[in-house]
Amino acid sequence: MKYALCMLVAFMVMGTTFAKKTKQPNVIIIYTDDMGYGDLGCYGNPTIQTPHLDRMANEGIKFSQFYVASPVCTPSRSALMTGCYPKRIGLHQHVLFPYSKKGLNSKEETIATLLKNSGYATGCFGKWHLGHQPEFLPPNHGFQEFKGYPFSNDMSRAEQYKLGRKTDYGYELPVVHQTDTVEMAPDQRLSTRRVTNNAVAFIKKHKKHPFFMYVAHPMPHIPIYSSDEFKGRSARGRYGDTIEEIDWSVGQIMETLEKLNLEENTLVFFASDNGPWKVYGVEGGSSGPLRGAKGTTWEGGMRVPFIAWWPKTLKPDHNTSVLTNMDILPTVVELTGAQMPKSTIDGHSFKPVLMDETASWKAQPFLYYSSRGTLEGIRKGAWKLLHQKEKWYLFNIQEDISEAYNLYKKRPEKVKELQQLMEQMDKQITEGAREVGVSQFAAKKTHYPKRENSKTKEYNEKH
Ligand SMILES: [Ca+2]
Repeated sequence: MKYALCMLVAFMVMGTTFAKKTKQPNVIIIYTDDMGYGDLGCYGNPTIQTPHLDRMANEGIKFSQFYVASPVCTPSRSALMTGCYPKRIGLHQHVLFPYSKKGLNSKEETIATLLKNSGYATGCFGKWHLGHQPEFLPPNHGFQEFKGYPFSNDMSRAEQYKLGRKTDYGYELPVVHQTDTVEMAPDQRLSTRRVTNNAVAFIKKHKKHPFFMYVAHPMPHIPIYSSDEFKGRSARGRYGDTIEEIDWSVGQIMETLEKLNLEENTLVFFASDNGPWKVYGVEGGSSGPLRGAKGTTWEGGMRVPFIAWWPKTLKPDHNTSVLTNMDILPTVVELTGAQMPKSTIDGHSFKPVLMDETASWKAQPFLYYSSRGTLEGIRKGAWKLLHQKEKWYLFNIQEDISEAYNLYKKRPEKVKELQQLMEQMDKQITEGAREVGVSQFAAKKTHYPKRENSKTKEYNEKH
């Protein structure tokens, strides 16, 4: 009996080691830009058709209470990549611009750094926006392969002009391969297609090896574009066409995984970096039943679609757990057997939620920081306390998804409890904050010329 038990234990230990060695799952994160909670068929959109994402949601887990750590691009992306509140890593004060000297500190460990150290092939395709100076670009943050835009697709002279804005960055949008600018003013109608082609090629190239891929679509950030094939296809106008092309792209990735028999060993996450840019009217997306939009700490700015797909491992579910994009890093680390970052992070692994073992999982309180990094609220359990424009709000967000009924005056004890907790959590983050990266190159010259000169003009004309 004793012998049998020993053998069983030995077998189990061997089994675990074996599983670790042979079953490092591939991980793909598909991240869209400014897509709203109400923009997908599976999240209730009545006119945009998203069959591939709907399939992903039906076969996988569709989450209804997933938050991003900021309602704008740079801070949200910094939280995804590091598992930290943007304030902890100094990237909380709005987005980076082409003249910015700052970026994600080289000392920070991203998901890509951790997985690369664990033997993964790593690739990033699409929009980065965590610093365009050379030391901040993806190849210096753990990604072995990168091709895409260093910042948002509206940060170009021509696009600013077309949008009727007064900002003149003095040059066009660059396309960067690794850390080199290889093209200026790309045809943005091809943005989604090019990201997709690079993503599919990366999967094929690394089919025999564990890989981590971050597919960061520059769309549907203003100015929105879709290829000619998708033009006029949607009943929701140009914005709908753009989303339907992203859905096609997701389908291409799923099909590639299935053709190569990789789908059962690949975890795919799909999310948006923040809510829709509603100030652009029908050119922007929809928050569905949520109040507010991009740039605000109303639910519409912070709560986004989130789908997890991993055939035969994840049990299909519509899940209401409160999760954040900071939780992705520790979850991926746990699932892949990689090492956690050496510095403090804020996210918590939601592996128990994915694996249907919720008994061992506890929802964490979540802080709402404005697009400029100011503390504005907290979510704890069913409750949300919010302070905006000198006014306090308390919502039972579980029951009142649209933030329509302010219970601030009715529940003073709940208000007090949440005020204390949010201040205490913010204090801890502020005191433990690390330094933002400041480029050593920027001190000498800007990586991209601020004003067009004869050299850049010639470059632009040539490309
Ligand atoms: Ca965004």
